[in-house]
Order: sequence, then C-alpha cells, then structure tokens
Amino acid sequence: MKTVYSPLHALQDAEAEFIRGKRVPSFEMPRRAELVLAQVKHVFGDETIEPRDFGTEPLVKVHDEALVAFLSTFWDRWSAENGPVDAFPNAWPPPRSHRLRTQRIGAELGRFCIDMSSPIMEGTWRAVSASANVALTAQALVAGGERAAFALCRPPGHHAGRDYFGGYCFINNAAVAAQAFRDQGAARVAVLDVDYHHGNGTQDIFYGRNDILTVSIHADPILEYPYYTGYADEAGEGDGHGFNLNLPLPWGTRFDAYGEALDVSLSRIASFGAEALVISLGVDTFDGDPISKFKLRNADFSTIGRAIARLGLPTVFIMEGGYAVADIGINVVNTLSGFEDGFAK
Ligand code: Q9C
Ligand code: ZN
Repeated sequence: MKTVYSPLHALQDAEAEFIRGKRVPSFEMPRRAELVLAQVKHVFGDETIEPRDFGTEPLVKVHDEALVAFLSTFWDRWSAENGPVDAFPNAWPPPRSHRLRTQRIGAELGRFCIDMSSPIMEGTWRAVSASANVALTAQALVAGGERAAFALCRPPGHHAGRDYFGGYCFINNAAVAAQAFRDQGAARVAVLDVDYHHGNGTQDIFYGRNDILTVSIHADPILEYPYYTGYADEAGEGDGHGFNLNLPLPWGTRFDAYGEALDVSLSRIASFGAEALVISLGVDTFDGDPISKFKLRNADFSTIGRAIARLGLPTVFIMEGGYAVADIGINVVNTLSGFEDGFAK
C-alpha cells in the first residue's frame, strides 16, 4: 500500500497539555508519526509519497471559512501580543452570549477551541495544512485507481468540527477526504472511525447529510473524551437522520465485543451502498495505550484490517490517534497489512 507523508508534521510539537488540572507533557508528539513511518518503511519499503498542495478550497467545503481564516492567521496576531508562547484559551463564550464582537485574540481563541489539549504554535498552520494535503493526496491516489492508500496525517483531525477545533485536531482530514470523493462523483461515501474517541468532528460536519454516512466505534462518552457527543441515540438530523451511527463501548472492551461492533458497522456501510470508504484510523484502542481503556492486542488490528477489506471498497486510511509509541507503528501497519491480505482474497 502506498503511504503519503510530510515531515512538516514535526512543526506541531506541543510541550504540554492539561489533564485533570495538571500541565503534563503532550501525548500527541512528532515521534508518533516518525515511528509509524519507520514501520511502514520496514514492511512496505522505503518509498513514500510527498503531498501535493491543494490550497484551502477543499477545507472550506467542510469547515466554516471563519475557522480556516482564524487558524491560518492566528499566530501572527497572538505572538505580536504575547510573544512566542504556545496558545491555549483561558476563556470560552458562555451559552447565548454575543460571541462575534470581541477583538481580543485570546478571547477569539475560546470561540474556536473546545479544550486544553490542542495548543497553537508558530508552525501549527503549516503542519495542519500539510496534514490535510496528505489526506487529499492519498484520496487522489485512490480516486486514480489505487484500491487503497495510507495518509500518515499528523496532526490528526476527527475531533475538528465545522467551526471548532480541539482534541489534538485542527482540520478534519477524514472529512476533507470524504468530501473530495463526493466532489469527484462518488454518490455515497462512508467514514468509519475506529479511533478510541468518538469522531465528534466528523459527525458534526455531516450530521444533516444522507450522502456521507458516518460511523464511529468508541469509548462511551459518559466516561471518556469528548464527553458531550458520541451517544447511541445521535442518529443524524433532517435529511441526515439514519446516516450517523454511534457504537459506544465500555471501558475494558476486548476484541470479542469490539469485533461485534465492527461487524455492525460494516453491515451498515454495505447496506448504505457506499462507493468509497474513509477510515479514521486511530490505534488508541490498544491495550497499552496510556490515555485509553480498551484492550485490543497487536494481532486484533490485522483482524480489523481484514474485516474492512471484505467491503471491497476503494479505501483511504487516515491516521488519527494512538499514544502507545512503542506499538503505534505495529498496530497501524498490522491494520494496513490485514486489509491487503483480505483484499487479495
Ligand atoms: N483523560 C485523538 O485521539 N484529552 N484525540 C483527553 C484524557 C484529549 C484524543 C484527556 C484526548 C484527545 C485524536
Ligand atoms: Zn483518539
């Protein structure tokens, strides 16, 4: 399988995030992508593909222009006021407030940023736009006839919604790729999110639509980030009703129960009649993940890949989460290799 990769991801290098009141070293770090790349090269060979530049046009098809404009211009305004300091919000608009009037950069940050895990720094926008270009380049390979491709995106994207960012995510790479399939003529596209966390951003972006099915298997948000969405009764709205499927699972989930949820997901994608598939590939479902509480083993990721291949669809894999750095490469490449095994049969 071909892999698309850009070294510009390393420009997003957060020193810290905030968890339960404490400033701790960021779990989302450049080394994650470097170790995935090393394992990709080990198994699939040294060739990787550099992304092309698609500009902001494909981004504003799934995000508000205001978010894209904010992210792309933020650093100059912030650093002029505060110096070269990683930016976290410390104020958020209360419900029903007049959100649009403030001119203060730190207060504007609170309009767009939903949490304290996703600081913006000098290189953030270059890393983020490279990550979206990685996704779009992989999508173009598949649209051009490859049966699958791997977008080694970093920063990840699935927590970024129409007009907000957070959860280490800024631009929703999976949504951008899914929309690109639609724009190139696929009538129906499915996004399957296997990251440990609910794909709230992807759900938000496509919630009112019946042409892009969103399915997410994740830890029950009653106990886990992103807390406020990801429940089983969120089915979509308006035309989109019935085209969002959430499969929350309890802490401690092993592959026996996980595999059943995966089968439900794949059946729904098949009955939907998807013509192309985007996988939000987080491997933070792994037993050894430091911020997660599922119990999948290395070999289970091969099984997931083989199961996805049974759909027989053109497929773009988009890198999302996974923080057990010693195993992240193995778990990602096991998924991709499992897919290739399954597709060959
Ligand atoms: N108790 C992705 O996997 N912090 N994002 C959670 C843990 C945010 C995860 C705090 C986790 C975001 C792409
Ligand atoms: Zn995650």
